[in-house]
Amino acid sequence: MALEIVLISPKYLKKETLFWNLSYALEETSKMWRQPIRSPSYPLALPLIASLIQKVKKDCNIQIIDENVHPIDFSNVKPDLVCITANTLQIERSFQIANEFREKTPEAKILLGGAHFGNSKDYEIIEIIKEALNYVDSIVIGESDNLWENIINDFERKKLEDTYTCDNIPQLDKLVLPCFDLLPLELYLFRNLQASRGCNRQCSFCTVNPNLRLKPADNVIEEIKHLRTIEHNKNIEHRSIFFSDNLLNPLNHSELNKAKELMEKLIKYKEKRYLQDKLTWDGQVDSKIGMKEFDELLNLMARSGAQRLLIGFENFYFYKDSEKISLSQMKKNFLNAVKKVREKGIDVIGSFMIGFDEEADSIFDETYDFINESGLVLAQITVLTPFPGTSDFRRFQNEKRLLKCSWNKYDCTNFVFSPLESINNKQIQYYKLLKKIYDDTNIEKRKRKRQEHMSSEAINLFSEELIIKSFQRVSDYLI
Ligand code: B12
Repeated sequence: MALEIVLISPKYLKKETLFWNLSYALEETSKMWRQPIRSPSYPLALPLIASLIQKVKKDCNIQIIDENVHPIDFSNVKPDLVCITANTLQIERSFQIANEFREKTPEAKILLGGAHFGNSKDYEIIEIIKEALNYVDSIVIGESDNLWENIINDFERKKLEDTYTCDNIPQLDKLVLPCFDLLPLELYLFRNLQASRGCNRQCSFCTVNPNLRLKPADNVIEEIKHLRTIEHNKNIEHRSIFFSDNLLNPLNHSELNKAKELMEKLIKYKEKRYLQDKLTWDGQVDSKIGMKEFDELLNLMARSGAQRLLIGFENFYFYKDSEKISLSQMKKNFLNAVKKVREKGIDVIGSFMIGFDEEADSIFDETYDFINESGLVLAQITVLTPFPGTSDFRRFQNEKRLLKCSWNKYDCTNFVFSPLESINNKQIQYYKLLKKIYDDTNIEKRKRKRQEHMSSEAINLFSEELIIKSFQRVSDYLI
């Protein structure tokens, strides 16, 4: 009998506080496209894992259920193996799902992995693993690409380990095409693709693997073609791509060349109009993108269909010491990065974080002023959140500053740790900042300011409006 495997992404129990849930955008595009659009993007881990499992186990039936677009029908799903992916906001729901499977199909084995467990089995996540092992049979820590042969073997021998850890970082040089055909692609707003994995900046708040690896450019093109072919076969129009991770954050010469090579191949792909694909994409970069050595890369990005780049400015005080430059010089550099990107016809989303120990009281005003001065129409402002597996989590745990609260509070709008100042004061100042930033009059002012660098013709104003209104909805809900 073929092995029945179900891969699950749990629903977010509380979506109202998530900036990137894009609730307004989902509603409006559903109306416009006359079909339901239920989630920003699919959980990429699941089609990838499906493909990795198929490589080591031919005789299996794999089903993907993303609970954010489709409920789980527990009475009809009879799996031998359940694999759940979870970030921290999905972890409580993943425990509920595991309980339900244990009740309805007690013979099924349950595996759990994803961002909640960080990248390595460090001592500070032991409690997190223990908590999860109350509900599931095995936890997978970090990237699973090289682990599936072991996992499936152990499963078949009925000898699953409590934990599996990625000791041998996957190099991503082999082509692995995610099983996009197992996803209801029509229900998602945009397409999440990885052209790289990891990030070598190693910020204290980030869970991303510290080893930056870029996929060979040809493989990225193959993945895009694979996705476009499936969209085409299912009669779904091509949707814009979001490149996850920091491929566009090259720190050395060889990485820069690889990023350029990818852009050149994307340009060729775009010119050939594969299945009429007009290719547009968004991605993430860091503020160094304004440096002269990245000029050519930016040109290539623009030509290859880049619409928007999210720049992680985070917090002026976070960089202050490591960059060893004055605050005013840093702000100048940041402004220069925004200007440079826009001058190539690519818009910028600014991402900011407040709540650092190092920050001065003036951080709220400084962030506000910077966003206005640079005319950042789209700005995401969150509260520092020490996710498990990050060095902030470790530090706050050691300093006994982590608050005892539900994992659902880790939505990046709450203080889940004690700041050095009064928590109430910080939280109120954060809300006040959101209110000012998402105020309509202020947004209009920033749009005018942006025109100093970029004409509005270059901007996809429709999708921008959808994002603005989605962010405003979160801010209204919070305040
Ligand atoms: C793309 C992305 C998004 C997209 C799409 C999200 C989606 N539906 O997947 C958007 C922009 C919508 C988004 C939103 C948010 N995101 Co996001 N996002 C990412 C990003 C950049 C890439 C995720 C991805 O596709 N990875 C590719 C897959 C292949 O990697 P993977 O999931 O890690 O899977 C591998 C392993 O973990 C393992 N694995 C995973 N699951 C399982 C399960 C089993 C059983 C096994 C065995 C193995 C396994 O195997 C896989 C292959 O090796 C990550 C950063 C990152 N690099 O991971 C942040 C990240 C996941 N996001 C994060 C956050 C906080 C959010 C938001 C809450 C932000 C906000 N305040 O709004 C929202 C959530 C709302 C929502 N609706 O999703 C955090 C989560 C941290 C945490 N511990 O919870 C991350 C890790 C970034 C960070 N700051 O550290 N996000």
